[in-house]
Amino acid sequence: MRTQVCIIGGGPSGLLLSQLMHRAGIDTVVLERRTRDYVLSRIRAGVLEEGSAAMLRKAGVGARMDREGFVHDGVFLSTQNRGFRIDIKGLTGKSVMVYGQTEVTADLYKARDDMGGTVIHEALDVCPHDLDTNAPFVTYRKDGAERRIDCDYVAGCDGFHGVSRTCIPNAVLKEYERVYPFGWLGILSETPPVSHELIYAGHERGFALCSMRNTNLSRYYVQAPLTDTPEAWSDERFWGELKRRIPPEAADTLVTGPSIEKSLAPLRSFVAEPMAWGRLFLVGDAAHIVPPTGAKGLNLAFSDVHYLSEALIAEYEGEKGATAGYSDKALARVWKAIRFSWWFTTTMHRFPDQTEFDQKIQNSELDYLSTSTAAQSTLAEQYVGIPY
Ligand code: RFL
Ligand code: PHB
Repeated sequence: MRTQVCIIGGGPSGLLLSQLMHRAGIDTVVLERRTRDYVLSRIRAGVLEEGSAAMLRKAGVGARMDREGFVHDGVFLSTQNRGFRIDIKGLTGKSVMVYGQTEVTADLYKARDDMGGTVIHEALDVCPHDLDTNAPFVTYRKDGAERRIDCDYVAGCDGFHGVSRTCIPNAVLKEYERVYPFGWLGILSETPPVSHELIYAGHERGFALCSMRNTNLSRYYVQAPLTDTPEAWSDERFWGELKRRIPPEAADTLVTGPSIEKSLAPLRSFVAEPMAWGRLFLVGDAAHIVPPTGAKGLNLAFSDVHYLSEALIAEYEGEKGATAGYSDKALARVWKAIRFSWWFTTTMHRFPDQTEFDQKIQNSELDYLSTSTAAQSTLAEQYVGIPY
């Protein structure tokens, strides 16, 4: 088989890239290791920056998001002593869209089907070859048979545990990492959200987040030790802990119910540089991970897709070397989101080795944030997303 761009990974970044390429007349094949049902059952991101929502519209997949998504103009932050709202819209003129990653992925799959795009599921042992030549190819196994796709470029959209990043020689690749000493225990429950906007809550017992998917589907998280397991957290224990950490007015009105999903996610900041090597381009979680506190992971994946799709389209239109700037352009934005997510995580969580001094600094940071319009503007500008 031959295609122009072979895309490894059928998550949101691989599918969006494929969709944008197709609309520009560029042929792609997407190779996904899992089944479609598995990919669609992963509960992950919930907040889209304005730029991400615009990209989905540009790709022709924004209609359901615009009908069913929720536009949020602000977020609440709370500390033990006070709660305050950050007026995102008032400070930036922009809003975010609450629309689940599961729905984004479902919309992208539907669009790919409608346009006759090729997405090969259960593609095993995917392996790119000859990436440093003008004739790369990708091999994989499907239904027991060995297969090969010849292509012009390979897009590594295969997430943090994918194969693409490992193809860049050790002498070229540099990795930067910070692992946080806690995780987020998250639940999904068929209950009305406690607040019409998100609540990010700092507390001496640890961080908590109140989020949502729709008017009867809530997503809540509490900071938990990495040594815990989801099984150690009965629903009763989860609701009790959440209520202690969020503002009393919210705790009093919180509607609880059985969880329909429960998982523990570790928190990490990670960047791999460069994001390109020969004819390979890394996109999204394959190249970088942020802790979820700033809701940046999926959004960063989409800004990578923006830079790469523009570069590939220019290259196919005859602009020689257009893809050469991809890694630097993408990384400049990536590092800003890495810094913001690190700062927001550090400001809102309890660290096991936190000293009294660290605690005072953290309190002071939140105090400043609650009273300074300049500080709130800084947060708001990054929360809605740095323009690209
Ligand atoms: P994905 O979604 O991991 O998709 C990669 C795909 O590649 C496949 N794959 C392979 N296919 C073929 N061959 C191989 N060798 C392969 N290896 C892997 C995988 O099966 C998969 O289908 O990466 P992508 O597309 O770059 O998308 C990234 C986002 O999924 C991720 O950044 C976000 O989910 C992060 N994230 C959030 N991001 C936000 O922007 N806003 C949020 O509110 C937000 N909340 C979150 C999050 C992530 C979380 N967890 C669980 C990590 C909340 C949580 C709890
Ligand atoms: C979510 O709804 O899953 C969510 C929202 C905001 C975040 C992280 C996760 O910062």
